[in-house]
Amino acid sequence: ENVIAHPKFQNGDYDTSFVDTTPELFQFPVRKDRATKMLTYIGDVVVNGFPGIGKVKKPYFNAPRIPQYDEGRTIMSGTKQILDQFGPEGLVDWIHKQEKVLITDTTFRDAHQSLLATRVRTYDLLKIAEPTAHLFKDAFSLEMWGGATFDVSYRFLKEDPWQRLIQLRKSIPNILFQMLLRGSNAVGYKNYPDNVIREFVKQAAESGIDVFRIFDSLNWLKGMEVAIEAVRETGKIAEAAICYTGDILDRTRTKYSREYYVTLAKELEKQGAHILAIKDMAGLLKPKAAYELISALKDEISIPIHLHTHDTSGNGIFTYAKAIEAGVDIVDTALSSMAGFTSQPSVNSLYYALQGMEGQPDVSISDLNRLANYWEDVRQYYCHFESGMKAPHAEVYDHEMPGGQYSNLQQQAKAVGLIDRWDDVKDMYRRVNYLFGDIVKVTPSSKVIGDMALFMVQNDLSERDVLEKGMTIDFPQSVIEFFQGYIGIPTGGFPKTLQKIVLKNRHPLTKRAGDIMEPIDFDQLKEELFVHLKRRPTIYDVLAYALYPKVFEDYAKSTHLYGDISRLDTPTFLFGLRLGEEVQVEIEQGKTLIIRLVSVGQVQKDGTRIVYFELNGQPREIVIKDVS
Ligand code: 3PY
Ligand code: ZN
Repeated sequence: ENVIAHPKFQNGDYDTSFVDTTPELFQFPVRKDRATKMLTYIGDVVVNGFPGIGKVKKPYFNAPRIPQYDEGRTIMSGTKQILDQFGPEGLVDWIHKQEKVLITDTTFRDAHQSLLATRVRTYDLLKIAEPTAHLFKDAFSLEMWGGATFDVSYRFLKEDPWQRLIQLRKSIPNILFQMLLRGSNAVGYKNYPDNVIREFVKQAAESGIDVFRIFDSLNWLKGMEVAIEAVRETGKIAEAAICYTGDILDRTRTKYSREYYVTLAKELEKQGAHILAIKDMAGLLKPKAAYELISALKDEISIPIHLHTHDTSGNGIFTYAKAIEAGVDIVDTALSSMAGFTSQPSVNSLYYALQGMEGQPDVSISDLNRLANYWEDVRQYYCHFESGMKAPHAEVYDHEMPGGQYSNLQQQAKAVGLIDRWDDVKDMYRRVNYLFGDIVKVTPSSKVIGDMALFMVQNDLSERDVLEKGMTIDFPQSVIEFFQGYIGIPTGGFPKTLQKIVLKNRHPLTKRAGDIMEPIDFDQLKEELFVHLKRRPTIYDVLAYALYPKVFEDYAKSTHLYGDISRLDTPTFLFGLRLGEEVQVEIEQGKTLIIRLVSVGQVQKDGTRIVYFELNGQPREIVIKDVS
């Protein structure tokens, strides 16, 4: 309601008492409401802390070094224009013609997923987007979406990942955008009906994704078919992945042999993949194995090969050097300050490692160093989400935990009070893998192993306990669904005895989950969502709700309470304000709120505190429940 629409006003039936009898109409609701919501958010963080950080003193940070570039220079055309002009086949031809190795930068996605529990906000990405378009214009692609970023955006960052994509696309028109898509699990942890996968791909393509890296967490081809087909229909690049686990050099471990991977790759090429990805999610591909595998693949398939690894063991650059020697076309790296350990190898280091060699990538090292400076500064904000890993971690070859899972599982262990037993959790992770028959471990199958490992450590269970007393044990839901076949079938099938123990009287699926699930009725979902959102939902909202109903509901609640907090700077978002500190928040172009924290009141009888602010120079009080 507003003044002009009020019947009294429209009838001309008003005098000055109109203001007094209907004061709610004169509060300029939009503006004031937004400010109140923003103050409520800040007050909440001041009183209760940020989840995962808690109540800590706000650290002092240096302003991030945003690199300068010639702003007048128009952004040169890059790989994005090649795809737009010549289509997937044209782009593939272009890749084949390159003599130097091409670079995919993962700083915007996997690097922070793997180092900082996926917590990097759109705010910090947008600030460096245009400089990246200019200074990293020779990149093949930027992996900047998908994987865990989707869920974490809504769940923890309280922001809309679709807006991230749309806004970044505007700022970076020249480089291909790449996402990680978990096949029939989309960007979730379970199978979805096929129509959800198709619609998700369509919307992602229309909003800016060019390269879809599609994998199945058990290397189950059936789990990738729908996604590959859907991507091909959009005219974008279907990059199908083989997930690498085990060790092809270990001739005693025969399940995941060189032949196994070559067979999979040939199948994916047949299914229509434009590019083959080797997704070495844990960083297990040793240098010699990389050379052998890529040489074998080069003999057997004709599509380009894109290698992804994690540098957990510290051997990543050596692996890439051998892969490049064998003729790999594209490798995944991160900017140095966001590289190494559980993240990707550093592009800055790779550049020098290949000096004087044929494959050395065609990038401007000084520009990349300047981009890395920005990330060095911004990374400080997220220090509470660091895993604490301080040195290369060669035991990854034993536990085989994906880089993207390491810091997340650690957070989970912390949340259930098991952080003191983190070593036990890692060892249990290894043991659960063998208990489950030695499976490919990547989201969501890795989450199943992680959940089971936490469960066993928490309950002091051994493999023997599980096998002998399992009929009386209630296993985690993800483990039950895994053995039911909801995320697919592992190579060689399920271990039968354990499957019976876990499932008890439940029956495993006989078909692919997506095949038997009812298609989602998007219109009905839209109606349902209308109730939560109190506004017309977009297709983006509907898709997010279809993927994560509970997470999306909570997100909708938080936007009611806090409004759009994506424009808040990250230190304030994570740590609130210090007493007397002032920040400016540009809530929209040309509209800035000046917020100062004046004081925080004592806890009152009802458990609340009054937080005193100054908003654009005027005193404001906000009541916050103290739950800290
Ligand atoms: C994800 O699925 O999020 C991954 O990064 C898997 O490696
Ligand atoms: Zn990865």
